[in-house]
Amino acid sequence: MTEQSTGYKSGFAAVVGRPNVGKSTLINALLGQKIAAVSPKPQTTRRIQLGILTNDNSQIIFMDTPGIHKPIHKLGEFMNEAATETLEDADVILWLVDASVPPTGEDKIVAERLQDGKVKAPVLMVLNKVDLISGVALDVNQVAYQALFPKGIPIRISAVNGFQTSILIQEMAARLPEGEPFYDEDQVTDLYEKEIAAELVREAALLHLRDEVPHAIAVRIDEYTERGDTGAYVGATLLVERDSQKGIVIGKGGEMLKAIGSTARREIESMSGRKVFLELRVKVNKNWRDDPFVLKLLGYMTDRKKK
Ligand SMILES: Nc1nc2c(ncn2[C@@H]2O[C@H](COP(=O)(O)OP(=O)(O)OP(=O)(O)O)[C@@H](O)[C@H]2O)c(=O)[nH]1
Ligand SMILES: [Mg+2]
Repeated sequence: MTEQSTGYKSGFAAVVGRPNVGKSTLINALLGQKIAAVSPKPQTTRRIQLGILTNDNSQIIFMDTPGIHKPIHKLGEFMNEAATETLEDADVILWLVDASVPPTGEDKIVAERLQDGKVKAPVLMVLNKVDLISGVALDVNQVAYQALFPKGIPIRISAVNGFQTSILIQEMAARLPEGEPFYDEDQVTDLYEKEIAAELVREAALLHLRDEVPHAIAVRIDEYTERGDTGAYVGATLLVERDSQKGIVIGKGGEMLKAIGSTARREIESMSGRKVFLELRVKVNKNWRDDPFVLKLLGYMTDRKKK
């Protein structure tokens, strides 16, 4: 052992929890920029995305994961598997819960996964959304969450107003191994701009559409071209599962697609820091959520071997 200890910490933090508890919101907030889609609807995140936070003493590589839920199609199964796999790869685990409400059946499923013998990393039980609750009600919910996984180290935060998030970073860094950074200090995620753009289009669809329709959507970027001073041209296709959904996504006189497009364009412009011309199309691809070929094509299903 010739290497000298620098005290620098670096490692992987799995961010897990049931859908909609604020995992992606927290990662965007800690990075100070939006890299991940966020929405008030559950099952927004569909695959693992890294968020890389580098500072003078540590590099924390967050693994944003899909919310663990009861799956009803292959896409859902892959989402759960991907989330569970990160638990084994992590140096520290953030189990996010929504402290403003009592635990649900899905929180119990997550707690069970954490108790799997293969999960070795320390678990911080992150009680998020404390801006929505306080006093005895919060204490009661915290006790209920802790009962699900007593080994979890509790910390109360709010991802939207930043309450205690710097303490959370310290708590994580303290639990990482010493080592060199894995990524360049200016890299914030492992996704390409084009892949983030696809997520932002899907996020806009989640915001504008109701019920199950947005969950039946996948976004494929067909073209992402620089156009010098005029910005970038982005052409994207929204895949839906049925003709009826196509009608809903397009809307009366194309109104809905226009609304999705203008929200997405604004988000892509602020993410990429330049003007964007966004063109959207809608295409039916029957039951793509159960089609392994399409899931692979969209990057939701990987070749990563399971033991
Ligand atoms: N009031 C409040 N709302 C929050 C907080 N954190 C997240 N939210 C909201 O919770 C909703 C879900 O946030 P997401 O970040 O998409 O949740 P997620 O856990 O990544 O969800 P999935 O990707 O579906 O698993 C959004 O409407 C957020 O604005 C918080 O600290 N306080
Ligand atoms: Mg998410």
